[in-house]
Amino acid sequence: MKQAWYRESLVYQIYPRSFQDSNGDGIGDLPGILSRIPYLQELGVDVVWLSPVYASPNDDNGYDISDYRDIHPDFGTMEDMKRLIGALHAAKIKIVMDLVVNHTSDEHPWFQASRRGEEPYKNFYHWQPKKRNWTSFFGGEAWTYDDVRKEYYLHLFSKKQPDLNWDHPQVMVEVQNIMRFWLDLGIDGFRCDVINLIGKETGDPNGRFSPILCGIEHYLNHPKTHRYLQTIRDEVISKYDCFTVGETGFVNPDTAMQYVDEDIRELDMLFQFEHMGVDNYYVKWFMRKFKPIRLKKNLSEWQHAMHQHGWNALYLENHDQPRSISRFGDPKYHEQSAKMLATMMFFQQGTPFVYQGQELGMPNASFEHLEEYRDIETKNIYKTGKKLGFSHRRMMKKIRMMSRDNARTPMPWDNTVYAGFSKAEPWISFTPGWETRNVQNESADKKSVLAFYRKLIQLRKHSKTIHYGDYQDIDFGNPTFYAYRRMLDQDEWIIVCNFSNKPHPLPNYANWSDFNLVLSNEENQEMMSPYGARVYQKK
Ligand code: ISL
Ligand code: CA
Repeated sequence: MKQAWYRESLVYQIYPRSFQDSNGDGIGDLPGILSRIPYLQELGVDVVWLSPVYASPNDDNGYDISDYRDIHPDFGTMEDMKRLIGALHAAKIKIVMDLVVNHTSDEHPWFQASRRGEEPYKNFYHWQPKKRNWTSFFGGEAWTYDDVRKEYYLHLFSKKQPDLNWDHPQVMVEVQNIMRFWLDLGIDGFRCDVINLIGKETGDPNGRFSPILCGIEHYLNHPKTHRYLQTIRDEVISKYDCFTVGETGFVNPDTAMQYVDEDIRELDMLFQFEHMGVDNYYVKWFMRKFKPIRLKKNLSEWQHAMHQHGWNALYLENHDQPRSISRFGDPKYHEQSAKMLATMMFFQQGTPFVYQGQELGMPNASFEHLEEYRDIETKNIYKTGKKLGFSHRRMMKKIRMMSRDNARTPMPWDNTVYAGFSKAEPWISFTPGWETRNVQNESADKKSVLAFYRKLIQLRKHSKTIHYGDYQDIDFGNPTFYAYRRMLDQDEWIIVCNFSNKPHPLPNYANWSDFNLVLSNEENQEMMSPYGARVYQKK
């Protein structure tokens, strides 16, 4: 496997609205991020990924962009952005921005011109005189009538996020120019939002009937998408020292390979979603009991599939997902299971992405009342659920488990009022428990989840075996243990994770006297403790 800086990096995702407020309006901002660079350095972060900070009416928290070359006043100014890029680089931290080009905001001047039928924007979006039965990812219909144009337009997400028509050659030109604009400002790459949905066949009438994601066969991993991405790679990406990570729902290892194969490299790596589905059926609102074996089988499959040919983006959390400890861990063994999950992920092959607060072991916010939620998806799903006849109680139960707001709460820095996040009440409430689970406390505690993450990050940083070595499952059929080996030349590591709330004797996976225990989350090493995790390296 060819070596590359982004394959040896730890990426830290910042959700700017909730990281650090600098001017007392309760909303995180760019100067706030800048002030926290020392924290990122101490953690060992190599690359920061910023969720969108562009001009936006904020229908979907910035994933609805009205100007790709400007900063939303909530976050600061373009000058603040340049200062942040400079300060991060001075601290030897790279920065990746979100590229959201499947859709724009309906308030983007292109859409405004398009609905009035003005060239060259008339066909920048998908317009049809007749309605289609497609459904939106956020619940409800995906085609909405526009009073001005007197036609229907496509929006796979909210009504205020019309989908761009990539068949229009000028759309491709515009996107390339936006990318160059940011790369020339010095950024180091892009996280490409829902990038496997950009190519579409909207002339087709209706979708094959399905109450969820009806119409998906007209746009998921469309061959056109591959052509678009190849063009972008040739024209833009290949000319800069940068990397791309695609957000690609509904890919499996085969379809993923068509994007990331070493010989194709439309994208450098991608976020797959299969392991986010191990506690639900097809879409997250249809929940099922979490079984560790499903997670293990899936992660292992991706390890094998990408090895030598592609590259994994490793993650357990982001701004769209519930907190991993609340899904795959055990609240009774909170710290222990948070560290175990981190260990499981950190020694696999791929680039690890840590989402802000994950390193503190933050659980779901699980707000009690619907009014406390801010996310458009949550609000839409509630309405859709009620229409389908689900009770309020049932819907709130789902929302407390699965709402995206579970992970979008402010970063708790200390136990002063508003947690050192802001001087004013934040735009969304804190995750309960912040008075103790915060950066200040965890920094002072050698046994904290944060201290453990710092160790993991350092261990990984210095090991070529972890970056590039072979991966091998151990005791694959075992439903409670996830164990694997990483090997390069003479170097060998064994990772053992106990996914159960019971102690177990350490299995005979090796002649343990030949190995050093380099890291563990346990106090007592006689038995593997509940949610114990151990990392061994051959002497
Ligand atoms: O969040 C999801 C399920 O709860 C996903 O369906 C999510 O909408 C999908 O992964 C796409 O996510 C990305 O694009 C959306 C935006 O709302 C998300 O925040 C973003 O990560 C539309 O831009
Ligand atoms: Ca602010």
